[in-house]
Amino acid sequence: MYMTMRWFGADDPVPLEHIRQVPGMEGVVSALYDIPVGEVWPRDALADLKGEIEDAKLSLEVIESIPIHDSIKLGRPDRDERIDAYCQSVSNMGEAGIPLLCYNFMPVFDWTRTNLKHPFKDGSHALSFSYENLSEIDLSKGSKDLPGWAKAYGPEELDALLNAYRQISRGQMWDNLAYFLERVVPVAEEAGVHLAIHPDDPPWSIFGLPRIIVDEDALAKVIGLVDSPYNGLTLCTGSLGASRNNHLVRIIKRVAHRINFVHMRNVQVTGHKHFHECPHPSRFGSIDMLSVMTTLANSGYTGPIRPDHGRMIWGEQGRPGYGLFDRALGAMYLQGLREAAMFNARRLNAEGQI
Ligand code: DNO
Repeated sequence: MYMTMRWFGADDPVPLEHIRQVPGMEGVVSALYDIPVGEVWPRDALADLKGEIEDAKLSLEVIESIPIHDSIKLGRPDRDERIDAYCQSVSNMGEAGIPLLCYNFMPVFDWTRTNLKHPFKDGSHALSFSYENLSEIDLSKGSKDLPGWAKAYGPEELDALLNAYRQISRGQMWDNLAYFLERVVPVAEEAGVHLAIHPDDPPWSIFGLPRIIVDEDALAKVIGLVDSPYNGLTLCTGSLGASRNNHLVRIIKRVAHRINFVHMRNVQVTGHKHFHECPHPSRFGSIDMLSVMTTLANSGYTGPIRPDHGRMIWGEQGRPGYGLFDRALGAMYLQGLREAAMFNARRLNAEGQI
C-alpha cells in the first residue's frame, strides 16, 4: 500500500512541490483536463504529464479519470466509435507507462454534493449532501452551479440528456457497462493498464437517473462481467460509506482480489441520504477506518491509496474537497493506520492465521 494524492494539473492551486513535502507521499493521481469527452487522449500529452510529475520527484501512478461519453452509457448507435477512442486512450496510457485507470459509470453528473461549505464549529468547512436540498437545485439553468466536475452542460443539452437517461432502465445501464468492458478490458490487458471503476457518489439515484454502482452486490457484479484482474475496482470508503446499507469490511473481504485502488476518507451519515464529509479519523464520522485498513492489509492489498477529500482548514482557499492541508493530515493518519495494520498482518501471517 503506498500513499498518493490527487493533483489537478497546472491550474491546481496546490503545486506538486507542496504535495511532495507531505511525508511518505509517493505518487500522484492526475488527468488531462483539456480533452473533450469522447476524444482520444494523446500518448505524448500523457507522457508530458508523467514527465512533469517525475521532474517534481513524484510518480504518476493513476489517471483519474478518463470520462466515459454518454453515448456509451446510454448505448447509443455511435458508442462503438467512442469505445474505440477510449481503447486508444487506454493503449496510449500503457505506452506512456501509466499503470492504473480509475473511471466511473455515473450518468451525467459525477460526484454530487448539495453544499460545498458545510460549517464546523471550529471554523473549518467541508462538503455535504442532503437529498431534500437536491430538489432545490434548478436544473433548467444547466449544470454549471453544480459540482458536476467533468463537464458543465447548458440547459438544452442537459434536458435532452436527462430525458434520454430517464428512458433507460438500470438493467440497460448494466448491459451498456458490460458491452463497454468486454471491449476495453482486453485492450487494457494488452496495454498493462489496470482498470478500477469508482462507485457512484452518492450511492443512490439522483434526479431520477439510474445509478448502478452503489453497493456490495454491484461491485461483485462488475468484476463478474469480465473475469480479469485488469477489470478491477476503486474502493471508495466515503462514497460507499454514505449509505448505511454498505458494510465496508464485508465488501472488502468479498472483492479484495479485484481492488486496484483505494480512496480512503470518512463521512458522517446524519440520516437517510444525508451526510457530510469530516476529518479522516474514525471518531469524527461513521466509518471505522481502522477496520477498513486492517481488512485491506490482511487481504494483502499492495496498491495505491489516497486520502481523497479533506475539509478546508487554516484559511486555505481552493478547489472544494481538494485543499492541501486537510488531505495532508489525512495522509498522515492513514500512514499511522497502515503501519499498525501491516504490523498486525505480518504477525497473523507468521502465525499462519491469514
Ligand atoms: C471525487 C472523486 C470522483 C472520482 C470520479 C472517478 O472527488 O473521487 O470525482 O474522481 O468519480 O471517476
